[in-house]
Amino acid sequence: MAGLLSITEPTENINNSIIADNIKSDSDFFTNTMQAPTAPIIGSREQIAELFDLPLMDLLLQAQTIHRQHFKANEVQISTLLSIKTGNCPEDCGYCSQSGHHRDKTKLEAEKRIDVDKVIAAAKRAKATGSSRFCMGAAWKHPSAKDMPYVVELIKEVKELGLETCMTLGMLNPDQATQLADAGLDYYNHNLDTSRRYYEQVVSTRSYDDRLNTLDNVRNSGINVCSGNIVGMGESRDDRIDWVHELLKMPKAPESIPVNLLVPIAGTPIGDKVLAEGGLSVLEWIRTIAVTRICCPSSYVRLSAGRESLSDAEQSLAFMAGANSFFYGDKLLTTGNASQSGDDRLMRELGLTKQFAAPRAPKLLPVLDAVSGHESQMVLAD
Ligand code: SAM
Ligand code: DTB
Ligand code: SF4
Repeated sequence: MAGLLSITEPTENINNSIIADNIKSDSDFFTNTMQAPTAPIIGSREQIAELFDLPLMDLLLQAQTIHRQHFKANEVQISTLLSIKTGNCPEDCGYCSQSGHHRDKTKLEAEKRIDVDKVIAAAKRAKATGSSRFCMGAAWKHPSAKDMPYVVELIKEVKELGLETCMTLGMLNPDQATQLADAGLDYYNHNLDTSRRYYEQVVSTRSYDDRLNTLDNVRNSGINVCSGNIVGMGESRDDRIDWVHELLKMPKAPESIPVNLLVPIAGTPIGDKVLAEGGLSVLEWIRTIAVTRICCPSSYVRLSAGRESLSDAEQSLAFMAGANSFFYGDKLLTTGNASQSGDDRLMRELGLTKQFAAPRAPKLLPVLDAVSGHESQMVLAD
């Protein structure tokens, strides 16, 4: 049973077979420091569905309690996003401003790859404002061979600044994932977006299995996996349950899970439908965050798209639900974000503090050239 403070019996889980007695007593609610990690408590689809059905306050209390067992309370990780190649994407994602398939209606102006020095200048600004991670996104189906040296250079130069790096470039084959890992990339973002069933309504130019293959390639390369969803695209609660279940079926849950609230873009098929018919209740997005937190207790749960339209109170509930990461800065990729001054004020009012960066160092192995006798270093994946 998934009810509040009711989980005492070990149960079977897909990611982790041993399930602990993870909520010890009521006094744990008030603990303000990180506890020893405990195993996830949820594994089956039925358990996920039961969580979604809980009274909201019970769900929030359970999510915040579990959050405090795995993370330092009141601490948030902050990232800044930059679009390094905008628009004219060959994919037809029904929500996306950047798809070339919708460009006649969205009128989004496409841009070529941004020069390395401009990206580095943006990363320096992000660091100066207190971001610990710099995320670079490109509107590609996948990076081409000639794009690889460019993205490798970006990773190395951004890491030199002491920032964590994240990229989202579309599909990756195993060799490309290894190249990014060797350069020291910390996170790769690649969202499943929704359930396998609803995915067919969202995009036709690639399959759910294409997405899962790239996620496997990223996982095997040693890069941290960032994979999330979009809620409010017209999907049902069953689809949101199935999306959470997909995360639990992975060999290891993603380290970072963005829970995007659809930004309805006029001119996209899904955006137009939502603008005409009305969007999902924000409380259902908050529920999705809380269930994600409970099911993936050691993952960062990220507030992503959709914050610009939310009140302070709605965002506070999202933090209560266990979100502990968000995007800073006035722009996401092509759409607006909550203002930085507003975020700073909200953090002060809520007593939230920023987490420091901890970039993943590429593993270096000293190698001796047998002929010349020169020593050099070889980069190893994790
Ligand atoms: N092209 C790459 C890909 O699709 O993986 C990376 C960029 S893509 C814009 C990154 C993610 O942003 C998408 O997977 C989707 O989850 C999210 N996203 C895009 N447009 C959005 C919108 N209008 N509202 C909410 N999330 C959106
Ligand atoms: C993610 O899940 N959300 C971010 C990040 N990964 C790349 C992107 C949000 C994009 C919102 C729409 C836009 O700005 O174009
Ligand atoms: Fe392209 Fe990514 Fe937008 Fe889909 S979500 S159209 S892949 S940029």
